[in-house]
Amino acid sequence: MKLYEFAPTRSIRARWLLQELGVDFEAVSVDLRAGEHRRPEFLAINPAGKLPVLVDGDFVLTESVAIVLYLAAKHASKGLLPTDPRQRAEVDRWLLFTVTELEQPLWRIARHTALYPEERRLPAEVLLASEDFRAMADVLEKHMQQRQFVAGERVTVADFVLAYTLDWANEVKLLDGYPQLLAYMGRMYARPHAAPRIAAAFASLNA
Ligand SMILES: N[C@@H](CCC(=O)N[C@@H](CS)C(=O)NCC(=O)O)C(=O)O
Repeated sequence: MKLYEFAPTRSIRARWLLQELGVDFEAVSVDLRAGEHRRPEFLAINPAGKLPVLVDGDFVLTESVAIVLYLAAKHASKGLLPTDPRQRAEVDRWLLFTVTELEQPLWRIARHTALYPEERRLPAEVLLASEDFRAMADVLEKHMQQRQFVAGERVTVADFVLAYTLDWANEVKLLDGYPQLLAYMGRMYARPHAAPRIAAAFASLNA
């Protein structure tokens, strides 16, 4: 298996699953800073020019959540993806909550603080996105009271996606005032096969 990644990005989700499942894989770094994701060789693999991409034999898969779901389903005996319909629905619920309600405001903030050309960035959009994030983080903070994992009683694929996303929020100082979420993220990253935190991944680029 091959993982096209760039250290501090959503590719952490895919790497974390591969590590957690103990799958051997070849890591191929695609340097976003150098624009390697816009080169024809990479666009032939993912026409969207985005990371991560997983290649398993002749199967090419993009979208970090699709990748982690595929890996969890392929290694079903590890129990990261329940088969009971209601338990599975809970996992899907929190995966979707994570990428639509939490990640989207974080992405808007990233675009309007760093990714769009400076003259097109809208400070008001950063404020709105921060409010949107907090409103949904309030919901999650309550949900996590007395819970170890986001869905059900044991770790699932949803936890890895969520913990990475909370680390992202923490990087932009949006987790202050959420003790349950901070504690949960800390527990997840203390797992023996955890992926690097975003800050460590950024630091590794400059090492
Ligand atoms: N929904 C996609 C988003 C992928 C994505 O936007 N990846 C970023 C890095 S986190 C990227 O490759 N950006 C390069 C670009 O947009 O030009 C996923 O979850 O895989």
